[in-house]
Amino acid sequence: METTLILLKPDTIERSLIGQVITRLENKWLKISWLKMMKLDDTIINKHYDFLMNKPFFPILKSYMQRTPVVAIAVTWKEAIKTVRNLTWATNPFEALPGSIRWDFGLTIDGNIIHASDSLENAQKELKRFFEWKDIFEYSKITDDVL
Ligand code: IDP
Ligand code: MG
Repeated sequence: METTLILLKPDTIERSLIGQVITRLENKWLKISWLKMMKLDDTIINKHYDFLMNKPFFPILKSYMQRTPVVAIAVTWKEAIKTVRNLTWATNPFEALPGSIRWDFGLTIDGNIIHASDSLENAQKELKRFFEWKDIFEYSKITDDVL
């Protein structure tokens, strides 16, 4: 089992898409193990996107991520990281596959709906950044039996 971090970005909140995006996760049987709406301060944004700090679009990315609260979600499932990245697909929604979250809902490269951790190492770092491990919920779902 793996746990990965998802952020529903401000355009998802502004466009009333929270439910539709979460439905995509649930349709794939991903287990929501933690969920919280939160406003991202400068410290958390600078850390989360530190590898983009020197890019010309960083100020735009930062103000976009702070425009509304985000919904931070941890999901747990077999191969959760790959599964969520496949649901998410390419950074630029126009390069994403039809049927993916970014293709279906994204409007621009900076309004691309969702963040998803891209590796086990990054998932572990990012999860710690957003919540404490003791807060994670463990419970059974009927779909657990297919694992
Ligand atoms: P990812 O979200 O697909 O993993 P990253 O390369 O990790 O993509 O970039 C993080 C976020 O930074 C993207 O989701 C997008 O919001 C923003 N971003 C990345 N590249 C660009 C760009 O070229 N222009 C504007 N925003 C970008
Ligand atoms: Mg990334």
